[in-house]
Amino acid sequence: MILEEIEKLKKEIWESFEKIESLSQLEKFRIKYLGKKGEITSYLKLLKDFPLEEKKRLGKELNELKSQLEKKLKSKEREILFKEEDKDLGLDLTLPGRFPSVGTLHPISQIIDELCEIFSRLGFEVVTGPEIETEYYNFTALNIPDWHPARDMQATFYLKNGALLRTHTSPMQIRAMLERTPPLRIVAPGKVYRCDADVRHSPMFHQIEGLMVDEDVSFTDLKGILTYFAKEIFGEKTKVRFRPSYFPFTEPSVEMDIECVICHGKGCRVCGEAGWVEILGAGMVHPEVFKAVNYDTNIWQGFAFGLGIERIAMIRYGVEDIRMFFENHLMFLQSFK
Ligand code: FA5
Repeated sequence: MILEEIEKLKKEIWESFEKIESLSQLEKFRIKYLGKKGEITSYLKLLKDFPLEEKKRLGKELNELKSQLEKKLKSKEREILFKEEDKDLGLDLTLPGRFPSVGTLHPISQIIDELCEIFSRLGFEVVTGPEIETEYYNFTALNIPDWHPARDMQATFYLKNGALLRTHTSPMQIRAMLERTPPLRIVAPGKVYRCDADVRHSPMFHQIEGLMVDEDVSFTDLKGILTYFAKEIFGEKTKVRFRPSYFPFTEPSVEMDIECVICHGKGCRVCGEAGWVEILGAGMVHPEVFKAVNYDTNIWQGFAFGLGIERIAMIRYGVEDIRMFFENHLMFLQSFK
């Protein structure tokens, strides 16, 4: 009989517990069931006249209910207090927080990292050097004497003391060879400067220089390595072509074009309707350059290349105007996340 009553009481308690929404309702509930004259308390008092066994069993049941209820009431009270605080502050504390927007590497830096990673895999060491150069490293040691017309093609910015902003990363060939003994393989990424400005030419741009010197390096190695790099960067199906060219510091010299990945050779704005985009100059190291660093040309051979990083980024991402990379428009930069 009493057991049934307790069961009924439990049901009633949990049903009305669910309906509690305010602190005053909570207080009323506590008094009704747990207060001095509350229902659970009264039942507990009644038990003293019961036989021992029953007293134990029912006492346990009621005490468990009591402590369970006390715990639940505490957390309910906290919940109500939080909600009321939110209302007071006019805030919704359940809204997700505001996160600071996280930046990303500039697309040019991303390409540089990728290139360094590809060439590192092929055993090339990554080196860097100064952007302010002497004429000697930038031109003379590269077989471009001061009367040579190739100096005009790379018109640059001179400082008052006669130093200049390097026009290409090729001076790093000289610096690397002087600092090391052959055999060697280096790549040197960095900024270069020229008096040059249109949609595909920027006065400041980035190149990466490559140089491999060994006893048995041939033009085949040059073609193999550069074709491998192009396929790694632009995909396995990428077509490349080598055109004869001229650089005073390589002989023979070539320029490498890749088929435009936007129009696949048909011609579009990114490739200037040519279907192909020139991305680098290269060739076998000229004996005069080896002479400038005291390398014995009877033993050592080598190839070098210099590629334009913005060109790679333009084809890779279909960017038509090189200036986009340097105008710092957040919308543009965020698309490279
Ligand atoms: C050179 O600068 C040579 N030093 C490359 C070289 C290195 C040849 C080693 C042989 C051996 P060139 O001037 O062609 O070559 O420039 C190389 C690449 O830089 C070009 O193919 C092009 O992709 C890029 N480039 C040149 N001028 C600009 C410019 N103003 N803006 C953006 N990219 C440019």
